[in-house]
Amino acid sequence: MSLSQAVLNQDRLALSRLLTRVENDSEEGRAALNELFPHTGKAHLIGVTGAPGTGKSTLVNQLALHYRKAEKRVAIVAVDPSSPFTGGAVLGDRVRMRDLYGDKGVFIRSMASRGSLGGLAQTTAAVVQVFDAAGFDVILIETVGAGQAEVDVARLAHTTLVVEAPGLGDDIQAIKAGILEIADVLVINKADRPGVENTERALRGMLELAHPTRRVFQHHGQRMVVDAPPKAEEQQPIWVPEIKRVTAKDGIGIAELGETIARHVAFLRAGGEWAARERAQLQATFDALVQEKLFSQFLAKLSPEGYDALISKIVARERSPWEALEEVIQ
Ligand SMILES: Nc1nc2c(ncn2[C@@H]2O[C@H](COP(=O)(O)OP(=O)(O)OP(=O)(O)O)[C@@H](O)[C@H]2O)c(=O)[nH]1
Ligand SMILES: [Mg+2]
Repeated sequence: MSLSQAVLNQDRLALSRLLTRVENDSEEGRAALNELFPHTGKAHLIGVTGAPGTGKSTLVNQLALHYRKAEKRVAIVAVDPSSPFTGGAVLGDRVRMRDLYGDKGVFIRSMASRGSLGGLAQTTAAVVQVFDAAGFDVILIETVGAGQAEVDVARLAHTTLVVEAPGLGDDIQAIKAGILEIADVLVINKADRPGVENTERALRGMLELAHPTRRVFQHHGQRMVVDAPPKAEEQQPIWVPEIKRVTAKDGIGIAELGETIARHVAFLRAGGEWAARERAQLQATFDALVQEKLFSQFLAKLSPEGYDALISKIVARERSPWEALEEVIQ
């Protein structure tokens, strides 16, 4: 039996092996992705991002438990974890977490950071496709929200949770990185800590400053396909990010957060944005592949010396980058 067939049959060892091949972008991995692709497009992808230590992993574990209660199969992808996902300290409530780890309906994968930034998002997209094909209903993707790479990864998700916690400084780091733009739900974790009110006030202030009408077109990616701007009467309702307080370590507020996420899914489906987002995401994947392929073909033709010589001409101001392009194309 092929590896992808075994994955479709929910063989965990095969799944684990295939994920490694996909992460390494091996020939076998790509072939398996081709076979699996027709089986994708069913899972709900939830991105969980935020500054280090805000409690993302704890929250992800709680959400996994939440969805397991509804008998959904849950995959967890921890992208470039700053602390190992299976480490004891990460798991606030060890007893309950042990339930999660012995559970056949849960699969946890930690991914190390890949070379290029675009590569990280692409690799994550491929890993997520494997889980999707393998029949996981919910895929939780944890990233440390710091820069563009995390924003790109978050764009894969249907629903993005941005996690904040009181006492991390009132400047709210994640928002500096433009992460507010991609938040569907702002989660204030560690609501048991002092300073929650301040954090919530700061977040509300930021939200009011943002222009919610822009989200219809810009949400989750500048490449969102919009044929024509909708007429006023056809305009879609806008999702205004909700702010939710939770205490992930004690599982407080998780059910309510689950309801908010369900409302977001209903919103995406009703307004056609689920499909639009999927299209934008697959387009981004395809575009990235085309760019990668064409660029490597171009490099193969030019020889490393020829390429270096061209760059040197640009540096010496003998050619502008645009002239160099014309020269190379001809
Ligand atoms: N007081 C309090 N502490 C919490 C809560 N949730 C998580 N923590 C603690 O916060 C610390 C960080 O939690 P993690 O879940 O590892 O946070 P993280 O955002 O995944 O961290 P990185 O992946 O390293 O960025 C741990 O010591 C948790 O026990 C909470 O609701 N209240
Ligand atoms: Mg973590």
